[in-house]
Amino acid sequence: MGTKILIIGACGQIGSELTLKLRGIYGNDNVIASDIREGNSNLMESGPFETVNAMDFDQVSSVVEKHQIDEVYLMAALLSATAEKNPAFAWELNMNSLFHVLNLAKEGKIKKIFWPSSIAVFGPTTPRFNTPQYTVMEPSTVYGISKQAGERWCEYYYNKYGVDVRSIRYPGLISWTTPPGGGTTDYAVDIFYKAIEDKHYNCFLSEQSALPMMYMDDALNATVGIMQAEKEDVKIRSSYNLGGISFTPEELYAEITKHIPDFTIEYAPDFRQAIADSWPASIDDSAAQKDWSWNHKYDLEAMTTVMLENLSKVLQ
Ligand code: AKB
Repeated sequence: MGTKILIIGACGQIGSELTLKLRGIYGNDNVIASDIREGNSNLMESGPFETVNAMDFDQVSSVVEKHQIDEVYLMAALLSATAEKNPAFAWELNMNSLFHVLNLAKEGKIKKIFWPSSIAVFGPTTPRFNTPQYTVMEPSTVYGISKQAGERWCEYYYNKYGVDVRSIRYPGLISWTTPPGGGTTDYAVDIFYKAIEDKHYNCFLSEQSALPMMYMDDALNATVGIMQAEKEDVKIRSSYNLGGISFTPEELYAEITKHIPDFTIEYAPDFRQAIADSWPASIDDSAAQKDWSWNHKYDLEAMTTVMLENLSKVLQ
């Protein structure tokens, strides 16, 4: 019958592409997409879908039981910018959903969990460049606090109850199929839409705000990579640093103008600037490279080319 997988939050930026990738690997019928709302037609038509509120233990539990789920990918979360506007709800969603799946695994109803953490676990007192795996972590956002607490709980459930939970700290993710929602790194996706549609972009971060970023294909490979790694190779049970590309809005703008020379940009930083300023500029992911052979493929040039090529077709 093969491994049965449940993706919670399957209709978001990562979930929608992850679902299709996992369906390609494990078979369409073995990968159950679930979300509180329906997603794009590729996702809805390629395999089973269940409406699930990630905060409702009974709903999560009954879908796990109904489909005899082995592995859960918990992708539902409120991201950094949205979470600042609704801290109580962000805490409730980000933490309760994690406890639900950790507890189901503790009861033996799930064999393996993927839970995404983020560069948001770091804060203003963290070394900004080539941020180490183990370092000072004093996040200043609600989202970062929830991810850091989540990491501690993952490690606790692994040590105490043997729950096989695996996690990576995603940087900003760049993709062209499903737009991101509510993050600080979203500018690096918005800019491509505006470059193609309006030839002008008002950037909500300043030109010098360097942040760690990654093209979606690399992020999906990392996600599948850590989940398929041998159990004993996954040595860190809080969450692994994940590097990728590091660039400023100015550098991304310059790269896009190689393709669209009349593209213009203005900088009007808003409340998201303070969040970006508290995060690392680049990440040391040597632990992931060593433990489960992680390596990214896309640099700034390759990512920009593939984004413009694909989005130009979609927006035609
Ligand atoms: C955000 O900007 O909130 C996310 C993240 C870095 O986790 N993209």
